[in-house]
Amino acid sequence: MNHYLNLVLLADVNALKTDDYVGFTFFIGFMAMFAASVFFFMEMPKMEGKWKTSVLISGIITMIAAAHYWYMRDYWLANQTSPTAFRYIDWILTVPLMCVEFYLILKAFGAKIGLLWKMIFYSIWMLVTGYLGETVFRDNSALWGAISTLGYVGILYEIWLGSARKLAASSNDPILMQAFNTLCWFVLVGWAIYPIGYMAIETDGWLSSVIAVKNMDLIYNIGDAVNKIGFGLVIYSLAVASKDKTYATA
Ligand SMILES: *C/C=C(C)/C=C/C=C(C)/C=C/C1=C(C)CCCC1(C)C
Repeated sequence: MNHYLNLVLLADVNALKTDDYVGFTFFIGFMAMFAASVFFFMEMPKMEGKWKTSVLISGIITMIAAAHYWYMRDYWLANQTSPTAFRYIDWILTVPLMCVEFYLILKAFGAKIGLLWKMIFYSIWMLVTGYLGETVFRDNSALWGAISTLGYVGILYEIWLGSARKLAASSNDPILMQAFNTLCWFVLVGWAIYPIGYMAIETDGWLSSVIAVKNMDLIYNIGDAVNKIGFGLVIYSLAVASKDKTYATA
């Protein structure tokens, strides 16, 4: 029994090589998502009114990611290849929830449910076509990447120029406007990390001389940590700032 346990433990320890930097980020990613979830869940009850829901969703986003990173870590150790299915299952749940966060903060200023559905449609379009480009139609990954980018552009349009932006501007609320702007920058700059990672899969693509294929996961892992935890912290700060101003229950 002891002997068996030793073998199991040794196998686990040996599986993460000292120079497996992509593997490191899967482990760090899991722990960071887990810790962030604990933080958001513990802080949630201290928030006021509608902000409880927003902070709760921040925690659910990082919790869903923590669960998938748990699996992706092991998958990477065992296979040293991309855990593409887990990755996209995670995204198809978490990205629409990030759209819900936008909707919730704009709801008090007249956001209609149609805006939420539109943004969810764009994100599902973006992720399903991206998945097809990484898997079934990998030979045509550039084309599928371009089709996917249309969904991304749709989201960018809504928040930077479209109705979401107009609602935020009409709020006349500097704290909300500032948080909304920060979230928009996350989507413009933070989310742009993903198409860059995607371009690493093309062996003779634009980035192949700069980024090796195996680094795609490194890039995705950094993107996830920045975007899921950072996004959640912006919502959290908005909730705290609004609580201090006591208009939160409006
Ligand atoms: C928490 C996970 C997030 C915020 C994931 C975001 C993912 C994207 C913005 C992915 C975008 C892609 C393109 C714009 C084109 C190439 C294919 C994708 C799916 C990587």
